[in-house]
Formats: sequence, C-alpha cells, structure tokens
Amino acid sequence: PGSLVVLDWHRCADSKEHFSRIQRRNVRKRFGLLEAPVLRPLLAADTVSYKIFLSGKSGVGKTALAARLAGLPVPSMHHETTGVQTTVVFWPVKLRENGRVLFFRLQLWDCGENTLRRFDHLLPACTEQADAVLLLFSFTDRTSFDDLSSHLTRSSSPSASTVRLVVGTKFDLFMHTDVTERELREFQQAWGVPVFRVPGGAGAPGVAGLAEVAPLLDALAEHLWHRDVLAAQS
Ligand SMILES: Nc1nc2c(ncn2[C@@H]2O[C@H](COP(=O)(O)OP(=O)(O)OP(=O)(O)O)[C@@H](O)[C@H]2O)c(=O)[nH]1
Ligand SMILES: [Mg+2]
Repeated sequence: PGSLVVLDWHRCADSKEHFSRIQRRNVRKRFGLLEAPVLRPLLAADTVSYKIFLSGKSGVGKTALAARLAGLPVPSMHHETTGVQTTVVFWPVKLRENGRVLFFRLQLWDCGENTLRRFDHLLPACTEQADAVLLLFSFTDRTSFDDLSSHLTRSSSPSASTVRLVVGTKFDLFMHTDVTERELREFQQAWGVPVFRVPGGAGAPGVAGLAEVAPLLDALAEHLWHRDVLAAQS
C-alpha cells in the first residue's frame, strides 16, 4: 500500500469538480443512507461501498472521529453512544494506475462500547462483513492502548482479509500523553498494523476541513483498494 491512490488529490486542480459533489462552500454535504452525490454524466465515476467498524474503549473518541470524517460538528462532551450509529462518508479517490476516479462510500459503524458489552448480539452485527476496522486508542488513556491487542483479536475473527488500522486520538493533548513514540513503533512492528493519528484534535471546536481528514481517508481507501486488487488477482 502507498502507491495505488493519488494522495492529497483534493489539492489538485483536476479534483475540483468531484470534491464539489461532497461539499458546498467548504461545508460538507450530509448523506443519508440512501443518498449519494449527484454527478454530471461527463463526470461519471463508479462508487465502491465499504462497511467500516469503529472499535475502542468508551470515551476514546469513536463518535468524535465519525463526525470529524463526515465533516460534521464534533460534540465537545462525551455522551456515551447508546446502540449503533451509522454515518455515511463519500470520498473521491483518483487511481494512479489509470487516472480513474472512484467514489468511496464508507459506512462508519459506531457502537458505544458499554452498549456493546451489555448486548452480545451487537459485536457480531458490527463486525459481520466489515471491510475494515478502525481500532482507536487515546494518547491520554494508557488502558485504551493496552486494550488494543484484545480489540485486535476480537476483530480478527470475521475474516482475515479485513483491513485494520489503528488510530490514536487526543494527540493534541500531547502534554498528557501516556503512550510513547517508541511503544507505538514496537506495537506497529509486532502486529503489522499501521498506526495513524486522529485528524486535528477531534475535541477542537469547529468542523474538519478536507486537509485534516484526507490522510486518514486516503490511507483507508488505499488499503481497501489494495485488498480488493489482491482478491481480484487470486
Ligand atoms: N482534545 C481531543 N478530544 C477528543 C478527541 N477525540 C475525542 N475527544 C473528546 O473525547 C470525548 C469522548 O469522545 P466520544 O467520541 O464521545 O467517545 P466514544 O469513543 O464514542 O465513547 P462511547 O460512545 O462511550 O463508546 C468527547 O468529549 C470528545 O470531544 C481528540 O482527538 N482530541
Ligand atoms: Mg460514542
């Protein structure tokens, strides 16, 4: 991974039209479950859909990350998520190989960790046929980092081809960080799972711009596409 999609394509002039389909005057459009960007016939691009499960201890910032990725305002308080909440994010991606543009439709599944523990049927519902799992930990909560290995184990059962990325949140509160760079590197090596930092500070007021969310969304698209290319070859 690292060579399939054009990184930071939103900065290129030729992406303007496509990105104008997901935002208006720098404000992201919201997409309901049955909605999709409207494209002009000449701009026709295929849409590829994926189910993404957000996993991690209560309070690490799953709901905040989902809002951030969708360009919605991030709640500044922690309200435990009761049940499952899904958010649809559309993200245009240009393939390096042939210049083809794809709209990635990412359906984020965010379930409150305490609800998940209480009702046994929820975890299978969230992980079933998930294409990717984002495993969150918080830089300010040591136990959320220590919990990662058990979250990795529980998310690995559905299918070995599930894409897994670790995302560290609250990096902006680095004064209180509980997890060192070295530990992160060691973790990355031991598990072979890439680690990202949450865009901006999810706790910061306001709404994320494209530049903030692009690194994570591009990386997610890259890994998903890489997996699909491999699957098509075998
Ligand atoms: N400063 C800062 N605050 C963050 C960040 N991410 C999340 N938060 C805050 O952390 C708190 C908890 O975040 P939530 O997204 O509600 O946590 P959750 O993982 O959904 O928790 P449950 O629904 O209980 O499982 C909120 O007050 C967020 O604003 C971050 O990157 N930086
Ligand atoms: Mg939540």
